Amino acid sequence: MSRYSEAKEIYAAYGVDTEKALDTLKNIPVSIHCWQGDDVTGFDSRESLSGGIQTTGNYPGKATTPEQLLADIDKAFSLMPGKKKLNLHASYAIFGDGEAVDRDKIEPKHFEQWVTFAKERGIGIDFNPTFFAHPMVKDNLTLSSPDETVRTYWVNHGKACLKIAEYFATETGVPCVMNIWIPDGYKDIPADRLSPRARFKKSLDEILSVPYDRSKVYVTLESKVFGIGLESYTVGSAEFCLSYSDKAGITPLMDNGHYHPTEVVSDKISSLLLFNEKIALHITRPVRWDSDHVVLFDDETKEIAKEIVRNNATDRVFIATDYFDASINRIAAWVTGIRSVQKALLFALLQPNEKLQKLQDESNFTQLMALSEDMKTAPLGDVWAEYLRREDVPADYISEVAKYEQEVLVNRK
Ligand code: RNT
Ligand code: ZN
Repeated sequence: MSRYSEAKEIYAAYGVDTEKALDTLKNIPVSIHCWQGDDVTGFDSRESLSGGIQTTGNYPGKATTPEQLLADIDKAFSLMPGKKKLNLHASYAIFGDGEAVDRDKIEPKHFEQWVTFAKERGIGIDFNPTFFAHPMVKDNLTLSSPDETVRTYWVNHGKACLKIAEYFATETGVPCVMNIWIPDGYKDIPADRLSPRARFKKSLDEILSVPYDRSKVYVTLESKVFGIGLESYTVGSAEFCLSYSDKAGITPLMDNGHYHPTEVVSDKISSLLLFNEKIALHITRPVRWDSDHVVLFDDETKEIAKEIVRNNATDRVFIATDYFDASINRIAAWVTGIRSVQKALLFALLQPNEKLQKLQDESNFTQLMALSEDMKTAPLGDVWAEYLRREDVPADYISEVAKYEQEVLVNRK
């Protein structure tokens, strides 16, 4: 008997159908962030990264041109199982020779190459206006700036991005999630917490006044608690973003690096599901701060996956990844993170969720604990190996990456 058939029987004894789990898993889209490939640099301004986020490390072989990034994404995709979307930032606009268009004037045509790429691979595209790493970010402020020139510039960027998001949806036939995150905040105790938030609110209203097809574009709003150099105050706090999303009928986005260290996103998902048709996530791994380490198959990632799966919300949660590690091979980083998200989803799909819930309702906490612990050592690895086989991706992705590093990456200057 194969290891998979044996695992299937072991899970069946717990009342878990591995076939059903595998079928579900391969259809859950995960939106893969393009920015792991080049340390969040992009192609448009070549400014150093700002906005209180940081990549650390200097591993050789970073993609510096659209051609290189597209090739790297392709390599990474070939090693990732499951259904994919591509998550782009506005800073990844691809301009023709000598053409330079500022962010408030970008158009769908600057993303044509990305659309061709997505169409050829039969995937959708998600999008993010880029409110950082640009000379028009003044004193760490964009949409909340008291300087009307700055604020209007970024409002126009947001509006331009909405058009591009709609274009992605129309071209690919897959709805586009357009996520708004601004870095705006203050290093030290502000004298006025209200006015910046009032201006952010006004700016969002202005961006969303552009008519767009809500069946094609889902606008999401990502909150944050602090950034590097923005320790004391961020304009787009959790309360601001949840309240605004609710009021405007857009979708809240939670990044699990954006909360106080003992707060967990896994505990927040159910509440948001009760009040929102859709919710969105950035799955990342904060280590001591919002460090955006590569996602691992760790407890919180599993717990997040469990909340999505056992609340039957796989089609209500937009799952995206957000990490950037420049200290290891970037393609391996990409693949490891996406595989971890997928593995966590598989782990969640292989839980006897109904049985566990029943034990909770019966207040049988002894058995609940014991069964949950049992499930941790059930043969997940064998089902995972079967998943990779069916998805036609190699179990050993590191050898593939090492080959690519030797053949391609080391030759880059
Ligand atoms: C920053 C946010 C944001 C960015 C990306 C690049 O803290 O998490 O999502 O990481 O947009
Ligand atoms: Zn994020």
